[in-house]
Amino acid sequence: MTNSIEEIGNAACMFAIGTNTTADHPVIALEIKEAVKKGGKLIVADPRHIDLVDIADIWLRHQPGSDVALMMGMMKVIVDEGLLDQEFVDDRCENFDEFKASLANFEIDKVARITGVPAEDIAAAARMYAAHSPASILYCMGITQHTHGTDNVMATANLAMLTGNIGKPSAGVNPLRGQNNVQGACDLGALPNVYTGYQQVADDEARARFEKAWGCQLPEKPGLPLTEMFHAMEEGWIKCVYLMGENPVLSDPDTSHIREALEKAEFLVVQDIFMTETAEFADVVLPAASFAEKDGTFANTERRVQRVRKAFDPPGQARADWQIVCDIAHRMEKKGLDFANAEAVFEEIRKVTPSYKGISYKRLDKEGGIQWPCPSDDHPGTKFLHSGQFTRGKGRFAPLAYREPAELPDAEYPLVLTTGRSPYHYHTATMTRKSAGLNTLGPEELVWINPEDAQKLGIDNGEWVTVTSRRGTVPVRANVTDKTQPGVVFMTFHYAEACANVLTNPAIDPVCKTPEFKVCAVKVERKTETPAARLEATAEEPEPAQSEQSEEPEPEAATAT
Ligand SMILES: Nc1nc2c(c(=O)[nH]1)N[C@H]1C(S)=C(S)[C@@H](COP(=O)(O)OP(=O)(O)OC[C@H]3O[C@@H](n4cnc5c(=O)[nH]c(N)nc54)[C@H](O)[C@@H]3O)O[C@H]1N2
Ligand SMILES: Nc1nc2c(c(=O)[nH]1)N[C@H]1C(S)=C(S)[C@@H](COP(=O)(O)OP(=O)(O)OC[C@H]3O[C@@H](n4cnc5c(=O)[nH]c(N)nc54)[C@H](O)[C@@H]3O)O[C@H]1N2
Ligand SMILES: [Mo]
Repeated sequence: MTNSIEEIGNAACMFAIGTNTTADHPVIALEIKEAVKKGGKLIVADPRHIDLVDIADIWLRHQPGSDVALMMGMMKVIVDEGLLDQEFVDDRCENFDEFKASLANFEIDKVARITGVPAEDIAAAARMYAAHSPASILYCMGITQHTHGTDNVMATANLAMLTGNIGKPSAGVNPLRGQNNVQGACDLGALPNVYTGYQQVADDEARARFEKAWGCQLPEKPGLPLTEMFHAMEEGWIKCVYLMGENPVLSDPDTSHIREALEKAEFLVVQDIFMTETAEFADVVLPAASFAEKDGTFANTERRVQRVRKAFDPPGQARADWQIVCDIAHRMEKKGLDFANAEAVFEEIRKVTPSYKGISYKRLDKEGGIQWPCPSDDHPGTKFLHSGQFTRGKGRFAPLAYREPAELPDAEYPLVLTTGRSPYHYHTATMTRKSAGLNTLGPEELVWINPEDAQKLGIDNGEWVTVTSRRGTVPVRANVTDKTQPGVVFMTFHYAEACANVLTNPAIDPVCKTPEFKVCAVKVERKTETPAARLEATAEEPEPAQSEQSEEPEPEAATAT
């Protein structure tokens, strides 16, 4: 996030695009509600009727995958009607003319056709966002998990710069980070192209600094991103895989290929806190301690580094991830990984990471949490970024073009499947499906389908159906609801026995290599016999007192496995 969580509560306008905030970031959703209570405006752009829609001033219910057109359409209205912040654009930005020229392709009627949103709603959203200051953009996976996810993110930056909504409190471009410590993992270089603090692998000076600090030679080229590693395994040139804290057999797109890739790997180590679907493929499983069983730091979505303290001893042979990694390094006779404790690891982080330099366990104990950049011991940390100047100097406008998703509906696969989360489970549910309460709230996968589509297909609410894409078939019950629009169905990816990723398209964004989890083409078919045949069957049933659920066939394992 460019800005801080507590600043959202004072925003005069919020544009929430592709974030189901109440379900997936409930604490941040409280700030949104706070801002609305104080009179702040809320614009929601989401193909589904999510809970935020109920408190929104404007809901843009667009077609999945049409976000570039939607945002460029809004920006064309802002420019055409002179609602931009000309001073901010002139003083702080560059490349505006090229960007403005690219807006010519986004006439509002054309945008209305692409997005399915009435032109007057798009114009109203543009005027509302431009007229209220400070205005804050909040986004999440709804706009990033596309083959044009990078363009979507550029569009949010364009929109914020165009209206001068960056570099000040309660404004900004705010991606809501997903996992608990995904911000911290990225900060510390758990990415293929950077060392800690986003220092580039390909930058000779940065690499030389790390070679000196670690007393070794480092590769000149960035590594492979996750999505490409699986191809490399399939092709046989990645032979050994060490996989920590991830369950790709359920969480990556087109899972039958993921299984093939893992099978092909000659040696697979999985380090997890539970035995997972992925660990079943492993040659060696290393038991790790959970967050509550170890010391360390997490960095949250507002760049705040916070201490995590051990509350319990880990069970059995489980140990902290860092200890396991260091031990393996020792067995390989690598020097320099002999840390006494988590604090010693952090001391090295500070030494090699300018943005973390002023953060220490001592200060964290006293101050609670510190937001990077924090370059020195007396620096208070940074609440919002890009004040006065952007990191790169001038903010660069990005000219954009609309590109369709990689797979569109056709006669054979007439529906768009979009995927996401339920409030009750966490990803592949290795943790949440061990909780009886959460299993009561979210007992099984459901495919959301609009009543119009359900009627055409003869599908009743609660009935078993199959969802099929070019990559596989999944059995699941139908949730017939007008919360999803006609032509669009929705599933989560929480349930191993009905995993949406059997269906999803592995096409990736060419820049950031994120898969298109949010759009693929599917068909939905009734799985059960006709209602008349079912009535007959029940009449012959000797025990009439059976519950509806037990009459239904057991879901088969996904056919693509
Ligand atoms: N309960 C719960 N909370 C979680 C998680 C969890 O698994 N469970 N996971 C965490 C993680 S790692 C992450 S990354 C976040 C994700 O948090 P979110 O991004 O909020 O979650 P999603 O449900 O994937 O997608 C958000 C919304 O995008 C919409 N959407 C689908 N297609 C499109 C589109 O083309 N355009 C737009 N604008 N919107 C679209 C969906 O309808 C959905 O409402 O949640 C975090 N919080
Ligand atoms: N269709 C579809 N697929 C998606 C998405 C989507 O929206 N739609 N979203 C994508 C996103 S944003 C994300 S983040 C991914 C998530 O994908 P994954 O990260 O693969 O999913 P998780 O279920 O969170 O798996 C995390 C694993 O870490 C283990 N674990 C927990 N704590 C620890 C620990 O301290 N140490 C170790 N070693 N292990 C631990 C858990 O038991 C679990 O097995 O899914 C992606 N896949
Ligand atoms: Mo995520």
